[in-house]
Amino acid sequence: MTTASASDDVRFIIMGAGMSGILSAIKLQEAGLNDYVIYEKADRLGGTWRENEYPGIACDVPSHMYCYTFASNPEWNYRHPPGAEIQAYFEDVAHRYGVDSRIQFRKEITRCEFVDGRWKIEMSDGSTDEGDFVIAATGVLHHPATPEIEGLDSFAGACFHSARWNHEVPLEGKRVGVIGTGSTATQITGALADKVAKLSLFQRTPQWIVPIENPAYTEEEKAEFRKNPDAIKQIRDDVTRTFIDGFANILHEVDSPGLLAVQALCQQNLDDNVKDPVLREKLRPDYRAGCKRLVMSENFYDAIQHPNAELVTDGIERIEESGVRTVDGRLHELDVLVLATGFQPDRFMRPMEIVGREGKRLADVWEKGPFAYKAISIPDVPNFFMLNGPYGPVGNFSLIDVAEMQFSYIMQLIDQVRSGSCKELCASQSATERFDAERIEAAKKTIWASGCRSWYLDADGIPAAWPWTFDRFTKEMEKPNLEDYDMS
Ligand code: N01
Repeated sequence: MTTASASDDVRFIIMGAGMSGILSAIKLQEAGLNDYVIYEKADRLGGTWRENEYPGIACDVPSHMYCYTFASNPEWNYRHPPGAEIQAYFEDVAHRYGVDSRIQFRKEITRCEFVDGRWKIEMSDGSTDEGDFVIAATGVLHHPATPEIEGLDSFAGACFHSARWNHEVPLEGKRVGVIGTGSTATQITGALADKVAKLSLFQRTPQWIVPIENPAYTEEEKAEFRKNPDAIKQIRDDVTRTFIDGFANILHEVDSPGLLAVQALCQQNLDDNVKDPVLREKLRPDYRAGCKRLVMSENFYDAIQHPNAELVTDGIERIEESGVRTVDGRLHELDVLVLATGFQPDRFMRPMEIVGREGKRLADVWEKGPFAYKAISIPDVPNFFMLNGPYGPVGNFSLIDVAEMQFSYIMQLIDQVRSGSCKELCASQSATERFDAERIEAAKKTIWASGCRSWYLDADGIPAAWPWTFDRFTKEMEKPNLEDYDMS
């Protein structure tokens, strides 16, 4: 990647110690760029996997694919890793690569301003710092979305968002309500239906479910992985190919044979596994599979048919002291209410105040919604690069692979400064506008725009995800087109 350079005395500020912040630190170190700091507002690393600790949390991307390409892990216990194992993996990698000691915890960046060619950083505790480059690794699904439902505050029991799980609250023998039917709610349902007195799942919109299996790796298999890293690589290569062909390359074209096959698979999963015809029809979406982010589950249909579980499809009228009142007048009495209602995916670094060249405030630039050239760079915000920025999600693919490719692209931009070709660079306004116009046209043709509500859609209803194939993403991340950058 990086070779000899004219200037290595550059300082990097990394925002966030989640998956992509840790990745950035490791890659900078690898390039001999050791003057960096990671600021993390929480008191632990891990990002999403630190924040989401709800029962049943796991990753639907298989374990041997859901890790850095340079740090495979023979110790995964399951084909799909539980959240706690992923958290332990990131802690272990950060420690092994010596980047954990470079994280400053409980440091919330509130303001970044580009002044005289450098980024000046302010934190909520009053401390300050300066750097030449900022890497924004603040995550996508990070700001919980609280539903606007009348009476939410009046509920007398415990109520919390799925990403703020309250472990003090006992669940055994309790009546638990879950609002939402996304990936999170389906995993919670799978984990809790047989453990609580009653589980009421409040469904506004049904989901297509891709069936998966999640067997444990045996001790023999793990011993083989330890001995023979090629065995892990083989699994990773196979799974990656399946993901690319089976998901990532098919979502941009509504009637692709791959998408029709996914539709058939989901329909069959529903028809084969839900016995009661009334329940089955309540669970049947009226939109195309893949329109919302696909839910993958090994146990959701079993769980929702458990005698303790009830699927509530009447809309929520309001929340009262003792539970949820639905529009049919029924009161669903509850002890605990979980809001599995998703996230505000358009927040990114906000509410930080980011001020680029000549006092340009990101809050104004992004007034109508976030954008970034190729998800990475924003005009007039030089030497500031985003990982998993706007349109970052690429077709249900592992965000780790996406971030690795993005970082390697970013390093090539940084190299322009290190080699003395320029002092500062960011995407040009014209290239960003051109990219965005093409992106919007392509996004309108994707399955995400085929008629459903989802977190992929921006305020104008345009899917804010990479609208082309995964292969195109890989190609575009190989090498920046420097003509699209303002370099000065
Ligand atoms: O959130 P969501 P999530 N009244 O936005 C409902 C990743 N992830 O946390 O469909 C009633 O998908 C809303 O209803 P509707 C993955 O990328 C991955 O589940 O809008 N209901 C919906 O059902 C995923 O896509 C894993 O009608 C309300 C739900 O809440 C993303 O995170 C695991 C409501 C929100 O679903 C987000 O998933 C978990 C209201 N007022 C998450 N407001 C892996 O396995 C919202 N809803 C990798």
